[in-house]
Amino acid sequence: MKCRVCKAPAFIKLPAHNTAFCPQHFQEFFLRQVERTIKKYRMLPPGAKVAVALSGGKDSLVTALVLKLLGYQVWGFFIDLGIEENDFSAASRRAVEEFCSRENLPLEIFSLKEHFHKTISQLALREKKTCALCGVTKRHLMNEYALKIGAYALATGHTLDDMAASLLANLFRWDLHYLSKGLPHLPPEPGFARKIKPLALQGEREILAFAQLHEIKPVEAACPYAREAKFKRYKAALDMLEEKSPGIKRYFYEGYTRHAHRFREETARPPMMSCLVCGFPSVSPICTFCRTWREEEARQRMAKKEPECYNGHKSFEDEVEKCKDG
Ligand code: Q46
Ligand code: ZN
Ligand code: ZN
Repeated sequence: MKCRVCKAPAFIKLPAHNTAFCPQHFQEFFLRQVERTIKKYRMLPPGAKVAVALSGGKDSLVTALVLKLLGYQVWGFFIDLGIEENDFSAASRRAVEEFCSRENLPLEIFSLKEHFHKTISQLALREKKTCALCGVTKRHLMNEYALKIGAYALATGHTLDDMAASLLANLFRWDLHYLSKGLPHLPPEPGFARKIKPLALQGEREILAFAQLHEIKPVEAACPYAREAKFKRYKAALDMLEEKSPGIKRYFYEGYTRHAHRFREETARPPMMSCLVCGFPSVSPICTFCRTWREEEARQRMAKKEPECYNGHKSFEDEVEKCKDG
Protein backbone atom coordinates (compact mmCIF):
# COMPACT_ATOMS: atom_id res chain seq x y z
CA MET A 1 0.00 0.00 0.00
CA LYS A 2 1.33 3.45 -0.95
CA CYS A 3 0.68 7.00 0.23
CA ARG A 4 -2.10 8.57 -1.79
CA VAL A 5 -0.16 11.83 -2.13
CA CYS A 6 3.53 10.99 -2.62
CA LYS A 7 3.44 7.21 -3.31
CA ALA A 8 5.96 6.50 -0.53
CA PRO A 9 5.30 3.33 1.54
CA ALA A 10 2.11 3.83 3.55
CA PHE A 11 2.33 4.32 7.31
CA ILE A 12 -1.43 3.94 7.81
CA LYS A 13 -4.33 2.58 5.79
CA LEU A 14 -7.72 4.23 6.36
CA PRO A 15 -10.51 2.04 4.95
CA ALA A 16 -13.20 4.51 6.08
CA HIS A 17 -11.62 7.10 3.77
CA ASN A 18 -10.54 4.50 1.21
CA THR A 19 -6.97 5.77 1.34
CA ALA A 20 -3.48 5.39 2.84
CA PHE A 21 -0.75 7.85 3.85
CA CYS A 22 2.93 8.17 4.67
CA PRO A 23 3.67 9.78 8.08
CA GLN A 24 3.97 13.34 6.74
CA HIS A 25 0.81 13.23 4.66
CA PHE A 26 -1.12 11.45 7.41
CA GLN A 27 -0.20 14.28 9.78
CA GLU A 28 -1.50 16.85 7.26
CA PHE A 29 -4.66 14.79 6.63
CA PHE A 30 -5.39 14.34 10.34
CA LEU A 31 -4.96 18.03 11.17
CA ARG A 32 -7.12 19.02 8.20
CA GLN A 33 -9.86 16.62 9.32
CA VAL A 34 -9.95 18.01 12.88
CA GLU A 35 -9.85 21.56 11.55
CA ARG A 36 -12.90 20.74 9.40
CA THR A 37 -14.75 19.32 12.40
CA ILE A 38 -13.99 22.50 14.38
CA LYS A 39 -15.30 24.65 11.52
CA LYS A 40 -18.27 22.46 10.72
CA TYR A 41 -19.63 22.65 14.28
CA ARG A 42 -18.39 26.22 14.86
CA MET A 43 -16.42 25.15 17.91
CA LEU A 44 -13.71 27.81 18.08
CA PRO A 45 -12.70 31.10 16.45
CA PRO A 46 -9.06 31.21 15.22
CA GLY A 47 -6.45 31.39 18.00
CA ALA A 48 -9.02 30.99 20.82
CA LYS A 49 -8.03 30.09 24.37
CA VAL A 50 -9.14 26.53 25.14
CA ALA A 51 -9.12 24.62 28.42
CA VAL A 52 -8.29 20.98 27.68
CA ALA A 53 -9.24 18.31 30.21
CA LEU A 54 -6.23 15.97 30.35
CA SER A 55 -6.66 12.50 31.82
CA GLY A 56 -3.31 11.06 30.80
CA GLY A 57 -4.94 8.88 28.14
CA LYS A 58 -3.98 9.19 24.47
CA ASP A 59 -7.24 10.82 23.36
CA SER A 60 -7.00 13.87 25.62
CA LEU A 61 -3.26 14.28 24.95
CA VAL A 62 -3.84 14.11 21.18
CA THR A 63 -6.67 16.67 21.54
CA ALA A 64 -4.29 19.09 23.27
CA LEU A 65 -1.53 18.57 20.71
CA VAL A 66 -3.81 18.95 17.69
CA LEU A 67 -5.35 22.15 19.08
CA LYS A 68 -1.87 23.51 19.72
CA LEU A 69 -0.71 22.63 16.19
CA LEU A 70 -3.83 24.32 14.79
CA GLY A 71 -2.84 27.56 16.53
CA TYR A 72 -5.14 27.59 19.55
CA GLN A 73 -3.99 28.60 23.05
CA VAL A 74 -4.14 25.37 24.99
CA TRP A 75 -4.43 25.39 28.79
CA GLY A 76 -4.17 21.93 30.32
CA PHE A 77 -6.15 20.84 33.36
CA PHE A 78 -5.62 17.59 35.25
CA ILE A 79 -7.61 16.29 38.21
CA ASP A 80 -5.66 14.08 40.60
CA LEU A 81 -8.42 11.75 41.79
CA GLY A 82 -6.16 10.08 44.37
CA ILE A 83 -6.72 6.55 43.02
CA GLU A 84 -3.83 4.55 44.43
CA GLU A 85 -4.74 1.12 43.04
CA ASN A 86 -2.67 0.26 39.94
CA ASP A 87 -0.75 3.50 40.74
CA PHE A 88 -3.44 4.97 38.50
CA SER A 89 -3.59 8.63 39.53
CA ALA A 90 0.17 9.03 40.03
CA ALA A 91 0.96 7.42 36.67
CA SER A 92 -1.71 9.53 34.92
CA ARG A 93 -0.31 12.67 36.52
CA ARG A 94 3.23 11.82 35.38
CA ALA A 95 2.04 11.25 31.80
CA VAL A 96 0.25 14.62 31.75
CA GLU A 97 3.15 16.49 33.36
CA GLU A 98 5.69 15.02 30.95
CA PHE A 99 3.49 15.82 27.96
CA CYS A 100 2.82 19.43 29.00
CA SER A 101 6.45 20.10 29.81
CA ARG A 102 7.57 18.63 26.45
CA GLU A 103 4.93 20.62 24.54
CA ASN A 104 5.46 23.73 26.66
CA LEU A 105 1.80 23.96 27.63
CA PRO A 106 0.49 25.56 30.84
CA LEU A 107 -0.91 22.96 33.21
CA GLU A 108 -3.03 23.25 36.35
CA ILE A 109 -3.33 20.24 38.61
CA PHE A 110 -6.26 19.97 41.00
CA SER A 111 -5.74 17.40 43.75
CA LEU A 112 -8.87 16.15 45.53
CA LYS A 113 -6.74 15.09 48.49
CA GLU A 114 -5.17 18.53 48.86
CA HIS A 115 -8.45 20.40 48.55
CA PHE A 116 -10.93 18.14 50.30
CA HIS A 117 -8.71 15.69 52.27
CA LYS A 118 -10.53 12.84 50.53
CA THR A 119 -9.95 10.80 47.40
CA ILE A 120 -12.02 8.75 44.96
CA SER A 121 -10.55 5.59 46.52
CA GLN A 122 -11.89 6.65 49.92
CA LEU A 123 -15.23 7.57 48.41
CA ALA A 124 -15.40 4.12 46.78
CA LEU A 125 -15.32 2.49 50.22
CA ARG A 126 -18.77 3.88 51.06
CA GLU A 127 -20.37 4.72 47.73
CA LYS A 128 -21.49 2.13 45.23
CA LYS A 129 -21.73 4.48 42.28
CA THR A 130 -18.07 5.48 42.26
CA CYS A 131 -17.94 6.25 38.55
CA ALA A 132 -21.10 8.34 38.59
CA LEU A 133 -19.77 10.50 41.43
CA CYS A 134 -16.31 10.64 39.85
CA GLY A 135 -17.94 11.85 36.62
CA VAL A 136 -19.90 14.55 38.46
CA THR A 137 -16.69 15.59 40.21
CA LYS A 138 -14.68 15.85 37.01
CA ARG A 139 -17.41 17.74 35.14
CA HIS A 140 -17.83 20.23 37.98
CA LEU A 141 -14.09 20.92 38.35
CA MET A 142 -13.45 21.12 34.60
CA ASN A 143 -16.32 23.57 34.16
CA GLU A 144 -15.11 25.67 37.09
CA TYR A 145 -11.58 25.75 35.65
CA ALA A 146 -12.70 26.76 32.13
CA LEU A 147 -14.81 29.60 33.54
CA LYS A 148 -12.03 30.68 35.92
CA ILE A 149 -9.41 31.10 33.20
CA GLY A 150 -11.92 32.72 30.83
CA ALA A 151 -11.47 30.01 28.18
CA TYR A 152 -13.63 30.26 25.08
CA ALA A 153 -14.41 26.54 25.47
CA LEU A 154 -13.65 23.41 27.42
CA ALA A 155 -12.36 20.59 25.18
CA THR A 156 -12.46 16.90 25.98
CA GLY A 157 -10.90 13.98 24.11
CA HIS A 158 -14.06 12.07 23.13
CA THR A 159 -13.55 10.18 19.87
CA LEU A 160 -15.88 9.06 17.09
CA ASP A 161 -15.91 5.60 18.69
CA ASP A 162 -17.01 7.10 22.03
CA MET A 163 -19.67 9.32 20.47
CA ALA A 164 -21.10 6.57 18.25
CA ALA A 165 -21.14 4.03 21.10
CA SER A 166 -22.91 6.37 23.51
CA LEU A 167 -25.37 7.34 20.77
CA LEU A 168 -26.15 3.67 20.21
CA ALA A 169 -26.53 3.06 23.96
CA ASN A 170 -28.82 6.08 24.36
CA LEU A 171 -30.91 4.97 21.39
CA PHE A 172 -31.34 1.51 22.85
CA ARG A 173 -32.61 3.11 26.05
CA TRP A 174 -34.48 5.88 24.20
CA ASP A 175 -32.93 8.28 26.65
CA LEU A 176 -34.21 11.51 25.13
CA HIS A 177 -32.33 13.75 27.55
CA TYR A 178 -28.92 12.29 26.65
CA LEU A 179 -29.95 12.04 23.01
CA SER A 180 -30.34 15.81 23.06
CA LYS A 181 -26.87 16.29 24.55
CA GLY A 182 -24.67 14.07 22.36
CA LEU A 183 -23.47 16.87 20.08
CA PRO A 184 -19.77 17.67 19.62
CA HIS A 185 -20.44 21.32 20.51
CA LEU A 186 -22.64 22.40 23.40
CA PRO A 187 -22.90 26.20 23.56
CA PRO A 188 -22.38 27.97 26.89
CA GLU A 189 -25.26 28.49 29.30
CA PRO A 190 -25.36 30.53 32.50
CA GLY A 191 -22.87 28.85 34.86
CA PHE A 192 -21.71 26.38 32.20
CA ALA A 193 -18.74 26.76 29.87
CA ARG A 194 -18.99 25.92 26.17
CA LYS A 195 -18.08 22.25 25.68
CA ILE A 196 -16.40 20.92 22.57
CA LYS A 197 -15.14 17.55 21.36
CA PRO A 198 -12.69 18.24 18.51
CA LEU A 199 -11.99 14.51 17.88
CA ALA A 200 -15.69 13.63 17.60
CA LEU A 201 -15.31 12.56 13.95
CA GLN A 202 -11.90 10.88 14.32
CA GLY A 203 -11.62 7.12 14.75
CA GLU A 204 -9.45 5.42 17.38
CA ARG A 205 -7.05 3.97 14.80
CA GLU A 206 -6.22 7.39 13.41
CA ILE A 207 -5.85 8.87 16.88
CA LEU A 208 -3.55 6.05 17.95
CA ALA A 209 -1.46 6.53 14.80
CA PHE A 210 -1.21 10.27 15.45
CA ALA A 211 -0.15 9.59 19.06
CA GLN A 212 2.55 7.18 17.85
CA LEU A 213 3.75 9.61 15.22
CA HIS A 214 4.30 12.24 17.92
CA GLU A 215 5.69 9.77 20.44
CA ILE A 216 2.97 10.60 22.92
CA LYS A 217 3.29 8.37 25.97
CA PRO A 218 -0.14 7.94 27.56
CA VAL A 219 -0.73 6.31 30.92
CA GLU A 220 -0.85 2.54 30.63
CA ALA A 221 -2.53 1.75 33.95
CA ALA A 222 -6.30 1.32 33.94
CA CYS A 223 -8.66 2.73 36.54
CA PRO A 224 -9.64 -0.09 38.92
CA TYR A 225 -13.24 1.15 39.08
CA ALA A 226 -13.87 1.08 35.35
CA ARG A 227 -16.97 -0.99 34.71
CA GLU A 228 -17.34 -0.44 31.02
CA ALA A 229 -18.46 -3.91 29.97
CA LYS A 230 -21.72 -2.62 28.51
CA PHE A 231 -20.08 0.31 26.73
CA LYS A 232 -17.41 -2.01 25.32
CA ARG A 233 -20.12 -4.24 23.88
CA TYR A 234 -21.59 -1.30 21.96
CA LYS A 235 -18.12 -0.41 20.72
CA ALA A 236 -17.48 -3.99 19.65
CA ALA A 237 -20.81 -4.11 17.77
CA LEU A 238 -19.93 -0.90 15.93
CA ASP A 239 -16.41 -2.21 15.18
CA MET A 240 -17.95 -5.27 13.60
CA LEU A 241 -20.24 -3.13 11.43
CA GLU A 242 -17.35 -0.83 10.52
CA GLU A 243 -15.27 -3.74 9.33
CA LYS A 244 -18.00 -4.80 6.90
CA SER A 245 -18.99 -1.25 5.92
CA PRO A 246 -16.05 1.16 6.37
CA GLY A 247 -17.26 4.65 7.31
CA ILE A 248 -20.53 3.52 8.90
CA LYS A 249 -19.66 4.86 12.37
CA ARG A 250 -19.05 8.30 11.00
CA TYR A 251 -22.19 8.14 8.87
CA PHE A 252 -24.20 7.09 11.93
CA TYR A 253 -22.85 9.82 14.23
CA GLU A 254 -22.70 12.64 11.68
CA GLY A 255 -26.29 11.84 10.71
CA TYR A 256 -27.29 12.17 14.35
CA THR A 257 -25.68 15.63 14.62
CA ARG A 258 -28.05 16.78 11.86
CA HIS A 259 -31.11 15.47 13.72
CA ALA A 260 -30.20 16.05 17.38
CA HIS A 261 -32.35 19.21 17.58
CA ARG A 262 -35.45 16.98 17.27
CA PHE A 263 -34.61 15.38 20.63
CA ARG A 264 -33.90 18.76 22.18
CA GLU A 265 -37.47 19.87 21.60
CA GLU A 266 -38.70 16.75 23.37
CA THR A 267 -36.75 17.14 26.60
CA ALA A 268 -37.72 19.70 29.19
CA ARG A 269 -34.89 20.91 31.42
CA PRO A 270 -35.42 20.46 35.15
CA PRO A 271 -35.78 23.82 36.94
CA MET A 272 -32.35 25.17 37.86
CA MET A 273 -31.41 26.90 41.09
CA SER A 274 -28.07 27.96 42.51
CA CYS A 275 -26.25 25.58 44.84
CA LEU A 276 -26.19 27.10 48.33
CA VAL A 277 -22.52 26.18 48.73
CA CYS A 278 -20.77 26.75 45.40
CA GLY A 279 -23.35 28.95 43.63
CA PHE A 280 -23.26 26.90 40.42
CA PRO A 281 -26.54 25.85 38.76
CA SER A 282 -28.08 22.82 40.43
CA VAL A 283 -31.33 20.85 40.35
CA SER A 284 -31.37 20.70 44.16
CA PRO A 285 -30.41 23.24 46.87
CA ILE A 286 -26.98 21.64 47.31
CA CYS A 287 -25.36 20.21 44.19
CA THR A 288 -24.07 16.63 44.11
CA PHE A 289 -20.48 17.88 43.97
CA CYS A 290 -20.82 19.85 47.22
CA ARG A 291 -22.78 17.04 48.89
CA THR A 292 -19.90 14.73 48.05
CA TRP A 293 -16.82 16.85 48.73
CA ARG A 294 -17.98 19.68 51.02
CA GLU A 295 -20.18 17.65 53.35
CA GLU A 296 -19.71 19.78 56.46
CA GLU A 297 -20.37 23.07 54.69
CA ALA A 298 -23.36 21.52 52.92
CA ARG A 299 -24.77 20.33 56.23
CA GLN A 300 -24.40 23.78 57.79
CA ARG A 301 -26.03 25.51 54.82
CA MET A 302 -28.93 23.08 54.80
CA ALA A 303 -29.49 23.55 58.54
CA LYS A 304 -29.97 27.30 57.98
CA LYS A 305 -32.34 26.88 55.07
CA GLU A 306 -36.12 26.76 55.41
CA PRO A 307 -37.61 23.31 54.65
CA GLU A 308 -39.83 24.50 51.78
CA CYS A 309 -36.70 25.21 49.74
CA TYR A 310 -35.61 21.59 49.85
CA ASN A 311 -37.58 20.31 46.90
CA GLY A 312 -39.60 18.25 49.38
CA HIS A 313 -36.48 16.84 51.08
CA LYS A 314 -36.37 17.82 54.71
CA SER A 315 -32.76 17.22 55.68
CA PHE A 316 -29.28 16.97 54.31
CA GLU A 317 -29.42 13.19 54.83
CA ASP A 318 -32.51 13.07 52.60
CA GLU A 319 -30.58 14.96 49.97
CA VAL A 320 -27.70 12.48 50.20
CA GLU A 321 -30.11 9.59 49.81
CA LYS A 322 -31.62 11.21 46.76
CA CYS A 323 -28.17 11.51 45.26
CA LYS A 324 -27.34 7.87 45.96
CA ASP A 325 -30.50 6.77 44.28
CA GLY A 326 -29.27 8.45 41.20
S1 Q46 B 1 -11.62 7.59 36.47
FE1 Q46 B 1 -13.49 7.92 37.63
FE2 Q46 B 1 -13.30 6.87 35.20
FE3 Q46 B 1 -12.15 5.60 37.25
S2 Q46 B 1 -13.65 6.08 38.84
FE4 Q46 B 1 -14.82 5.63 37.00
S3 Q46 B 1 -15.14 7.64 36.15
S4 Q46 B 1 -13.37 4.67 35.64
S5 Q46 B 1 -13.22 7.56 33.13
ZN1 ZN C 1 3.07 10.84 1.40
ZN1 ZN D 1 -22.34 23.11 44.84
